[in-house]
Amino acid sequence: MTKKNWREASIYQIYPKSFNDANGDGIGDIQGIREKIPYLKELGIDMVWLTPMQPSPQKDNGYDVSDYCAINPVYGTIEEFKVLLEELHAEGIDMMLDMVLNHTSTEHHWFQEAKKSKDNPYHDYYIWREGEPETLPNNWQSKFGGSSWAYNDATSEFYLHLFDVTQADLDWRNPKVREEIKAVLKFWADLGVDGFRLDVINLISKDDTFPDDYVGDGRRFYTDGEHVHAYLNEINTEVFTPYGILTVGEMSSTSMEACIQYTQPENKELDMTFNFHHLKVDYKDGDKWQLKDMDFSQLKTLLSDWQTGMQAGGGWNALFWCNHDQPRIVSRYGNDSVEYREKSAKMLALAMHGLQGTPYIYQGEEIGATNPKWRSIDEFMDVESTNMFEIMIKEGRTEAEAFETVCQRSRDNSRTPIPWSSADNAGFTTGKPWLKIAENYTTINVTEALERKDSVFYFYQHLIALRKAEKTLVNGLFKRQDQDDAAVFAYDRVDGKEVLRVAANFTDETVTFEWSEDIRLAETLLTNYEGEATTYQTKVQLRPYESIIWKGE
Ligand code: TEU
Ligand code: CA
Repeated sequence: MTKKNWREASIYQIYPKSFNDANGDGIGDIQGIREKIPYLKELGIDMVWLTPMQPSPQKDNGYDVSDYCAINPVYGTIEEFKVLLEELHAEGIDMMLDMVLNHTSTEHHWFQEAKKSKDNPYHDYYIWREGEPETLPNNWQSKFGGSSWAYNDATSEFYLHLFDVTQADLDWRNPKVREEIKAVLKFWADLGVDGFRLDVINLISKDDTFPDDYVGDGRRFYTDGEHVHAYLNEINTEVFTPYGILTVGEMSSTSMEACIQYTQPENKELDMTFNFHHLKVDYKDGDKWQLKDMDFSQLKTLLSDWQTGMQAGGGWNALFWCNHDQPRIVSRYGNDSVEYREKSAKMLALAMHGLQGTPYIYQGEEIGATNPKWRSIDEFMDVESTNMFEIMIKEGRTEAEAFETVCQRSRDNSRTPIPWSSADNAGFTTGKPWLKIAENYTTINVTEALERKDSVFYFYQHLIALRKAEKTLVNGLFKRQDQDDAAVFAYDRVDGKEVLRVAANFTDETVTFEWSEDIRLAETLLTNYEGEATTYQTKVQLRPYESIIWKGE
């Protein structure tokens, strides 16, 4: 895929640790990915996004990098990496690498030097505040719980860590840091990598007065900060543009205004952004660790606003339900019962892929993978989940309440190994898998999906092909049509005289949906049910989780 047609591309996210293990150590690896290139080709995706495989103590599964320009031996060698890249390119599939540039592992050479003394050449690569051990520099909270400051005895200072204590934030104000970052990006671009996913890249510019936050956890003083656009423009000018690299920024707690600025092509910053607002409508009071039912009306409003807002602003969305940090969407916004799992998985797929933007498919989403059934807190490996379990108990929740919350919210829900077949360990490994395998692998697995033409897999295959066949899916303006209907999300995509209409029933009831204007449903392009839906003039009857895209007039 050359960058010129990236707006009609579909991108597949691989979490290597859980994708496919070729050497039997229970951990996915590069060789394991190579074995599955034919599978990726069959799905029809244009690019794979690989989450970090650089050397790391793995406290945060690779998002704690200790060497930016190498491959963690647990995944393989740089030579194997080069072969993987070559073999993907030979199949017309590009590669996007995850770059974690807001912070390094505290085991990174830079930090190991920096913490030794204030006049160490690497000291100012990180963010330090002088003080006594018992007096925190401010009240900012880590996103993984607790204070975002940790004390370093050797220099009598605190260092900042917005995430785990082993993930020290880099100081992007330091031009040496920016030069190091550009060298890292060029190292991978010189190997022929085609894209970068930039981890929490909107957090790199902090308010350097580091004020206390009296209304929140401090994020308003470092999110979409003052210099972030200048920093992004600098690395775009020196790396992304000269190398023709496709970029997507992961924007934690961002705003639409910021994402428009990040992705307006004339700003030369990024090509597209992930935002998470639509994945917080089941957070009570905005708190991930307070459960509530999904607010359907809010979900549709957010999806719609981000369509019309980004279109009006000339920005570009990355479209997604799932990634390695989110629970499985079919268990969260769909229905993972035997009766409705596949119908609702396809409905969610069409509801998202019908929108304007570049769709991302997270490994397992294409077979309708569900959250596993968790038996004990000891099964969880995710640092965020285990930290938050302890914090919830300390805050007074019972073990049962804290466990249930972790079961529903944990990032491990999407990190269970891919079930390739119903064989032992789901065909993922011949060893002991690093994380439990979802117990439903005997019925939900790739082999089974490939053998059945009405599986979720082939529905995604059709969606990916449709985006290439129907230019209106790429260019069409979004127009909401559901008048906040209690069950249905409906919208048009309009490009001149070309109209596509989407309707998706998010419930297990049969409902009738009526457009409020005189419309024609011409040709059914894709549906998740056998046979045509019942339509009458401007009405359609939608069966449980039925979703359809039509050519319209
Ligand atoms: O995630 C960022 C992150 O954890 C939050 O800002 C995110 O928006 C939130 O969890 C959504 O509910 C990235 C990586 O994807 C994640 O795996 C890493 O743990 C994290 O950064 C730190 O690098
Ligand atoms: Ca392995």
